[in-house]
Amino acid sequence: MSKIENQHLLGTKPQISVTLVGSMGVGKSTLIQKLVYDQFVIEQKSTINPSCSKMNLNGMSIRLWDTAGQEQFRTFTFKYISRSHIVLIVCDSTDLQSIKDLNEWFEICDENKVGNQSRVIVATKMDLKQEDHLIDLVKNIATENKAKLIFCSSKNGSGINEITDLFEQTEVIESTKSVEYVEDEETQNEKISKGCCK
Ligand SMILES: Nc1nc2c(ncn2[C@@H]2O[C@H](COP(=O)(O)OP(=O)(O)OP(=O)(O)O)[C@@H](O)[C@H]2O)c(=O)[nH]1
Ligand SMILES: [Mg+2]
Repeated sequence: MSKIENQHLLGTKPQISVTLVGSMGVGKSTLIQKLVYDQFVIEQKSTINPSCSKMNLNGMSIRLWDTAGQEQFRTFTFKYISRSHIVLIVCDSTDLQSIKDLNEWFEICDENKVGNQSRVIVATKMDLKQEDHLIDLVKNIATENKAKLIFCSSKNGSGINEITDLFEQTEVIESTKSVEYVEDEETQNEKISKGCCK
C-alpha cells in the first residue's frame, strides 16, 4: 500500500489534489510557482510533461498538478483531471482565444469526471490592461457552467488568497472526500521519476 493510501486510511493529514488545466501560455505554471514559492517567474518554459508540486496550508497537504496547454502534450492531462478534488480551469483574462477555450475545457472535464469535483475558472494576468468585453465573457462562461470564478495575478498577487481559501474550504466539504485518489503503479513511477510527490 502506498504512503498516500495509508494517510487516507489513517486520516493523519487532510490531503487534496488539484489539477490546473487551460490553454497554452495562460499562466498555469506561473500560478503554481506563486502559490508554492510566492514568486513570479517571467521566463517560464512551456510545460510538456505534467508535474506535481506540494504545498502545505494550515495542516493540509495540497498536491498541485501542472499540465500542458499545448494540444500535442495533453495525453496525461485527462488522467489527472479524473483524480482531482478540484480542477482549476485557467484562462488569460487578456486573451480572447483562451477564454473561448474554457468551454472546451469544461467538456474535457465532463468526460473525465469521477466523483464530486469542484471546477473553478481562474482568470490570470489581472495586472495587465483589461478589456471589459473579455471580463464579461469570462463571467458569462462561469455563469453558464455554474462555476466559481476567481480573477488573479501571479505578478501582483491579487486573488491568490481566494485560491488558497478555496483549497481550505474544500477540506470541510464532505462530498469531496468521496473522490478516490488511489494511485496506480504507473502514476507512482511517473512521480518517482520526477522526484516529487512521493
Ligand atoms: N503579467 C503577467 N504575466 C503572467 C501572469 N501569469 C503568467 N504570466 C506570464 O505568461 C507567460 C506564460 O506563463 P506559463 O505559466 O508558462 O503558462 P502555462 O499556462 O503554464 O503555459 P503551458 O505550459 O504552455 O501550458 C509567462 O511569460 C508568464 O510570466 C500574470 O499573472 N501576469
Ligand atoms: Mg506550463
